[in-house]
Amino acid sequence: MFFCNDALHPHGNGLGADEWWKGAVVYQIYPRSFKDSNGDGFGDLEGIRSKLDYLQALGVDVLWLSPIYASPQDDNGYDIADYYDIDPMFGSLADLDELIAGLHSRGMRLVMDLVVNHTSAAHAWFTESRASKDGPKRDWYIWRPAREVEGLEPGAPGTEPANWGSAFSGSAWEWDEGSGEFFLHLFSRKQPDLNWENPEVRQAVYAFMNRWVDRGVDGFRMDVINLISKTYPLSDGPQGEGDLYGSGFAAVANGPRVHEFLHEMNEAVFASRSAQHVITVGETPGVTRDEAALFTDPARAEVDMVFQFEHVGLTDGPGGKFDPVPLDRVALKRNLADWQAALAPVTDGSGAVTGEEGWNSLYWDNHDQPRAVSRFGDDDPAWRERSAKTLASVLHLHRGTPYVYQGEELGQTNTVFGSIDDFRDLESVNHFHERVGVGDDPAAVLDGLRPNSRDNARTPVQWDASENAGFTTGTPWIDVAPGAAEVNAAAQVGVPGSVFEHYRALIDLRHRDDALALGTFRLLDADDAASWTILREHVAADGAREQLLLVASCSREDLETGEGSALRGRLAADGLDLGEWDDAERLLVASLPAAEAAGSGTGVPERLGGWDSVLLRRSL
Ligand code: TEU
Repeated sequence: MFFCNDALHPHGNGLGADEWWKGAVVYQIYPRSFKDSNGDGFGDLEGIRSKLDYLQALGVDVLWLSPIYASPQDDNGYDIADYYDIDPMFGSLADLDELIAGLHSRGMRLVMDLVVNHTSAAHAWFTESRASKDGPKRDWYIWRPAREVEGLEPGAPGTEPANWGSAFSGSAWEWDEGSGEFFLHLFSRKQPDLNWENPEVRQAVYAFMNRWVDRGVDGFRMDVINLISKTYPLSDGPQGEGDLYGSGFAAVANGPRVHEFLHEMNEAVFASRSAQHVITVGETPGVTRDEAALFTDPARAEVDMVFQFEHVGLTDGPGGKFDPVPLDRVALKRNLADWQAALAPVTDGSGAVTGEEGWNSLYWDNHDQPRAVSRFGDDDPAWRERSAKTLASVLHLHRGTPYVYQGEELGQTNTVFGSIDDFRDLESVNHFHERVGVGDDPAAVLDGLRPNSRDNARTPVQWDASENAGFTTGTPWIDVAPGAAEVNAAAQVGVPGSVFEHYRALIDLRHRDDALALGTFRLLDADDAASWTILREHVAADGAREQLLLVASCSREDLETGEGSALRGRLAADGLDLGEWDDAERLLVASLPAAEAAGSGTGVPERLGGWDSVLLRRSL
């Protein structure tokens, strides 16, 4: 066994104690939608604790919790009012301690969300900052006087310091009547941006990060961390014809000091704990591959990996995410492969990995994205399970750390929105009112929201077929998605052939198989939209060579793979002879229970049914 699931005490797995995270799978929990223990309709820490056996059965090594800190919940906790405390809706510090103990005793770890580009407007720092122009905390946030515009009162629309729109509609600047200046908020007006140029701000952040690590937290997922360094002066950005606001992106993303700040954070919080290795992932919207290579180069000591956004942006239309276009699967395959190439390991002449210059994170979905099976697979009941399993195989066959978002392991789908009243997310609700306010057809605005609203991911986890899917005994804060009677954990855990069991098998394989965890990556036949073929290879210290091959059908059509098939021809043109795999061991087949794959024969079947896939292994 190459990796053991006991990530806290790795024994004999070939990875150093400070590299454990390279063999790990992370599971993301959106606490308000995971499991409610007290019937108030919101998930909580005790609910999470009650499901640790489930998570251990799945085999994941790390839990990442979306924010559970004290918060007015304007953006569901991404607006933090006290970095040192837990919001009562989720429980208490004692509950967190119990959760950490429960995880550690199972060999699992905890990653907390770190939201420090902005605080809540209700944070004491901001209260003090806005109280007066010359108070000691004024400079902790980004304040600017009104722009002088003839005929307009300071503070009136049109006098904002720059033309930027916020991520959640409206201007990115909010007028503060009391102190007579605007403050910057890239997200909601209740999420003022911190001024990272001020060293006191940075030290205050490092101080509470250290407190959490001292408490037993094993890592951080850093919210929009590439926005912390702005490019000054803050001036107008490009504004497209018909756009209500300009874009501040160039001025706020990947600013000149972002690498310096992250390295400083690393020194202040992580460096002294290198033996335990605190795991870090930076959420970095708009990050380029070159920037990602800098963020994740271990020699630079910034973060372990970043979340990039290119593949989830492929369905954005000219008007953005709420103006979606159909998925171009070739672009998706190529994009993920380009990221693999950008963060590829260093290899020697034999193909053995000799060093790392970066690391990928792998995800199909999260709390901000639609459900994987609905967006990248086929959520029609006839294809849902098979495409969810094949998507899982495809993602986990890439090199990097896979993230499983709650419910993804069950094949949960997008939900159905009747009217605007069915949405909860401020992004969706604000967008609707802004567009309808400027005269757009409400039905068309709703159509744009449906596929990509963040609420798709935020419906409760479906535990069983009972009322409210076993999520709560009360009234859930957001409706359970239709289909929960069929798609739920009780119907899948331990049930051969289920989506859950497929995920379990994939995660287990990563823990045991060198090629899956660490092998080099190659995409074959890149330009075929109906299939996905991936080759992984690992050369061990003694020269032993192991290869994994995934061949997946990515449509409802059968995929012919036999002698003379078009696929065989294209793979041969790419240098891969499928015939050489005739004796290869079958590890996983999406249309079969995991335990039956090995007994189903060797090599690629002559034909794969729609959305079916086969994973093979051979030694050379
Ligand atoms: O998201 C930042 C981000 O860039 C998005 O994915 C965001 O949801 C999208 O731009 C909206 O279209 C992070 C969090 O993941 C998100 O939940 C928060 O709302 C946001 O930061 C602000 O903290």
